[in-house]
Amino acid sequence: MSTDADDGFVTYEIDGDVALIGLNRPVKRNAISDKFVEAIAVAVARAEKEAKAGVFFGHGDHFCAGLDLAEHVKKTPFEGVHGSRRWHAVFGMIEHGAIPWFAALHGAVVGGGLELASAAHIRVADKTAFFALPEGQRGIFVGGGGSVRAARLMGVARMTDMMLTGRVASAEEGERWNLCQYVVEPGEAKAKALELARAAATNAELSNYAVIHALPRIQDMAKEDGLFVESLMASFTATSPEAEERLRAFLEKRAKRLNIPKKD
Ligand code: 1HE
Repeated sequence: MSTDADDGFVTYEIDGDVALIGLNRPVKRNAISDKFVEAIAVAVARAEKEAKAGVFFGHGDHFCAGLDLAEHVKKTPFEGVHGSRRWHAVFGMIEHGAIPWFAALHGAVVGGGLELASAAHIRVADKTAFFALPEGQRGIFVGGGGSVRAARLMGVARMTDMMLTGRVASAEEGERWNLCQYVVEPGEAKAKALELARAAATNAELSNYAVIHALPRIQDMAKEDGLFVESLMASFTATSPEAEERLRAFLEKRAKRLNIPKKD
């Protein structure tokens, strides 16, 4: 595993085919400032060149306490809207980029931290993780894509509850609400996310690309349009040389079999 310090806001490591990006401002609970979000953009762009999957995790006791409120309090309305649009652009690189992303969550997954986690494709929470959207209490609104991504994950009713009442969800509630797909023991989220990312990195690149680009878009389409786009993607992926080799490997019994769940 090679380690490279970035400009300090993030750490960047390559582990085989997986890039690990660590949010690295633990004294401020990984609160994201303007420079921090740009450091994420640089690291994500690098990962797309060097890895087949990526993992986000937080250094210290928390994943991320969201927007840097100390910086935000000084902003003009123009700086505020421009800042929000930068978050959208950078988190859009994660959601609709070249590789799948896995978020390893622990401690606070709050405000913009939940928005960042929502831009990843898979979220693994350890049992210390908690989810909150305290924007209402701070007199602001979500600005990092939460009204689109987090609302699609948990549903508008739950998000409204979190934002109006300050409700904080545990890791287990988060799993029931679709905010995370896995819950693991304290301290194990990063290892689990890495294991899952390694598995995804062995898939055909084109299939992964179809999953992260086509699935969320199809969800927003009318049913018939979605079915049509699905057929295009199915044909496009299946006719690639890599798909042919993978299909032959299965037929010639060279491919690994599925792990069939054992019955009691
Ligand atoms: C911060 C931030 C921050 C901590 N911006 N400085 N997010 C929030 O409203 C969450 C605010 N944070 C908290 O509620 C708590 O810090 C935690 C529950 C996450 C962690 O508590 P704890 O006891 O471990 O830490 P702490 O003592 O509260 O904070 C340690 C330091 O981090 C302290 O600074 P210090 O100089 O006094 O040591 C805090 O001020 C600082 N800190 N969180 C700036 N967020 C794109 S729009 C997204 C909109 C949002 O994200 S709104 C939600 C913002």
